[in-house]
Amino acid sequence: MAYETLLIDIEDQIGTITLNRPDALNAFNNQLMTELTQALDAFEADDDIGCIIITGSSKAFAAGADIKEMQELDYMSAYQDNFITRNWERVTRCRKPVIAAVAGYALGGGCELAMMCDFIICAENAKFGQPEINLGVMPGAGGTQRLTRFVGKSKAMEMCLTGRMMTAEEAERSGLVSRVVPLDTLMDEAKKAARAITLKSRPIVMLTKESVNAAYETMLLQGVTFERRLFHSMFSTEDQKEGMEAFIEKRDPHFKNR
Ligand code: CO8
Repeated sequence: MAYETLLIDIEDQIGTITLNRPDALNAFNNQLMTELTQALDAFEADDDIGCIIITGSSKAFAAGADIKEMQELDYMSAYQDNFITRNWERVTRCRKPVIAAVAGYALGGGCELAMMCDFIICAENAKFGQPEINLGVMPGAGGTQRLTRFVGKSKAMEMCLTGRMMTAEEAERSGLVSRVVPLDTLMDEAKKAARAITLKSRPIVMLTKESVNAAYETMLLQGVTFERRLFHSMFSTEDQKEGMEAFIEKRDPHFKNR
């Protein structure tokens, strides 16, 4: 499928989506969000893909929702068209792991999209922020909720209320990103992580992702109970038998994704 606002690459079971509206620093207009949803649907349906990477350019992961498109929006059309949720949360429903590889600006909806991914690896030049307050609005795609869970109330509140940006170093220190790497190695590092994931058992990866998300999306007690159920269920898979057998026999496992 041909996209106008995305570049698509599939290699080594890794599907990479590059946001590609360079003139607008990858700001999310309706077309980009629709195409992102279509690309994720296609990757999710493709059995050859075990992990997905979303990235942007070296200058901007994404500078947020397209302000020029949003400017004239009124309340009733925002509500009736279900603006934001219509396409925005597709990445959160992805069952395959999704890595955000962030360089440059990840602002507003750009920061929110990165936080919807399973983890963020960023370049040293990355800048994260929720500057919506400068535009007379607030984050609308989960920013007040997800940022608070990532970095805690004090820092999230300061960022959302002042609109200030966070450097890559601060983002790593406060738990927003898993790792900071030099800009020229960003995609190599993201692909290395993705490759490591694709070599694991696919169902075990999906169950693990579900379980980590439960820690993040539910209370601890529910999360731990949920985790235990999933853990028990893994003993019905052939891959668990193979994985443990291979360890004991001191060889690499040959997972069959069953
Ligand atoms: N929307 C539309 N166009 C943009 C956006 C944007 N968010 N960001 C940058 N652009 C455009 C600029 O207008 C400019 O276009 P032109 O050349 O035609 O004037 C081009 O990209 C380059 O931008 P700058 O000249 O401003 O580049 P600088 O390097 O000087 O500055 C910044 C880079 C600091 C990133 C600056 O562009 C900026 O502040 N951008 C806006 C960031 C922002 O406020 N983001 C939040 C948007 S609101 C939001 O995301 C709400 C999400 C809620 C859910 C979303 C629902 C859809």
